[in-house]
Amino acid sequence: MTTIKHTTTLTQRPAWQALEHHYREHKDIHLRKLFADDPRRGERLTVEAAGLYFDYSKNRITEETVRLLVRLAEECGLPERIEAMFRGDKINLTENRSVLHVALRAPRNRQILVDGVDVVPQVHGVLDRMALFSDQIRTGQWTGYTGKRIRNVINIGIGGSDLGPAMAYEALRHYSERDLTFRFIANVDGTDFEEATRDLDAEETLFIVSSKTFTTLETMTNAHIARVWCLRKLGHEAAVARHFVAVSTNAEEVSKFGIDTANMFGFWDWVGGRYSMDSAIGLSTMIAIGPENFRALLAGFHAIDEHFRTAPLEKNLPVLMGLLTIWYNNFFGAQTVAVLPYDQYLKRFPAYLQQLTMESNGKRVTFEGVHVDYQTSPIYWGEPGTNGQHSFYQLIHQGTKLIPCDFIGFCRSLNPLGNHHDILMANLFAQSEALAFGKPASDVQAEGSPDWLVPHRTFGGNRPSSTILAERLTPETLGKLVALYEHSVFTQGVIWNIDSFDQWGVELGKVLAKQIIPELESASEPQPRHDSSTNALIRRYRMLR
Ligand code: G6Q
Repeated sequence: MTTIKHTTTLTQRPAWQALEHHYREHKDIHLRKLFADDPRRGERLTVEAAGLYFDYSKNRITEETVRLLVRLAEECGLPERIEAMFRGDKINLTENRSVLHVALRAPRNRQILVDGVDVVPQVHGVLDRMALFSDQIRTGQWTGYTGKRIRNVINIGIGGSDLGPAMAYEALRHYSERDLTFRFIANVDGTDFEEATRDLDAEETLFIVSSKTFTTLETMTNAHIARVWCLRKLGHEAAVARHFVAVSTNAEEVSKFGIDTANMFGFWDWVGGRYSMDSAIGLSTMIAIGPENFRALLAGFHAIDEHFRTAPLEKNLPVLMGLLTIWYNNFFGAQTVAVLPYDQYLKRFPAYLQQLTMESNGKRVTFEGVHVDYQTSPIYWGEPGTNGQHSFYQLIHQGTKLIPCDFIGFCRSLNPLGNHHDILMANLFAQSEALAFGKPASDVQAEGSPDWLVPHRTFGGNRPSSTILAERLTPETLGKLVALYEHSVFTQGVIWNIDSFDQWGVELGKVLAKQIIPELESASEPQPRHDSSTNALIRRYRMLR
């Protein structure tokens, strides 16, 4: 059991105070100067880990900044906290749980104990069953109730039971079985269900009901309607066993729903929803890309886990990413981070990261329940390049806000087409260059721009970014990328002394919705008992529904 001793508040730590002083001294230094003073900066301020190249030279830092940030991480006990996580300590204190997504990708010969029990054999047991099932679907050996081959796989889940699988399917579509159709239903909005199923034949459709608790309102509502949809065509209850499988930790509820627990793939309470895409929650991913590719994905995760656990902090890629976020968030007052993947397959990656980062670190009290006197998670957002360039990049280049950017690119395209890829990557490199160095007024004047237009056409530069460059988007690379952000989030949470693994903030709305549902459905028009705004909205809705 880890006890977290934070007798000193973060802002009183010597390293924090040194960073504040350092910030005041250095905040106005321009990247132009930093690069001019050190011609090798762009090669020196880089780290390579498990084949990922991380260039952080275009950040508003010096070596002293990194030294102080690393000192802060040490003062906050980051190395010990990393060890505690990997050891299976119950570091999710408010839920009294271990946090062991790293066990999901541990090789068979590893041992990781939770309450004295080695969980690695259990993990591999489930992976083996998933592989068997995936192969049966992919080869057509598993048929629907009427004997037809399964051609459509629909994952029903929400939050952590949706975003990971949906992102991974898009990201790895290149590797997917193209004869199968994959869809994802999350929202408790009939539209999501209707549009996902309208052109599908129930005889050829498999539903994966993914829910850790198997009680989530949205998921269960969708799962029940899926059953109705399926039985309307197939007629017999017995069809459920051929068309529904479950991914859950709750065998009792799964069985109550009518899914044979032989067709249930389990995981454990030490896997947080937003950290679960590499557990059985990834069943749709495995069916799409095949067991071998899924294992490569896990190997990618594991490679970064090992790096995170063993590399010195100053050369530790996720640690550096996390610390840079602290630097801008807590010292420069930056409120957001833009994640800009230059790869169409990663179009859902920013949405996935939004949950990972903001549900993890969107907290306002420390482990001890004390209100923080510093900022916690920034807002993460982004879109794939180059699309974003033609919309919001204007603000990043010339707006009044400081927005640190993560650029992500690959040296080889999965779809080489003419010179598309060179154009794409030229844009990535050009954006980070333009952000860092800008275009001074003197250059604009020298081009003969009329004086009145000069301020409009001037780029101040000094806008920070990091670039992650990998060879190719493979299952393994995707695993590495996700693990990178998982551990960066962990690093930030340790510095802020918050529980990155609970999510109490999502509870209140759920409770209130349950109270309101009968008020909307009631025929007798009871007087809603809320505030005047909520009452008026409910009355109007009832009138017009
Ligand atoms: C993630 C959260 C949350 C969760 C969903 C779905 O970390 O806990 O997004 O994944 O609420 O929960 P179930 O899997 O239990 O349906």
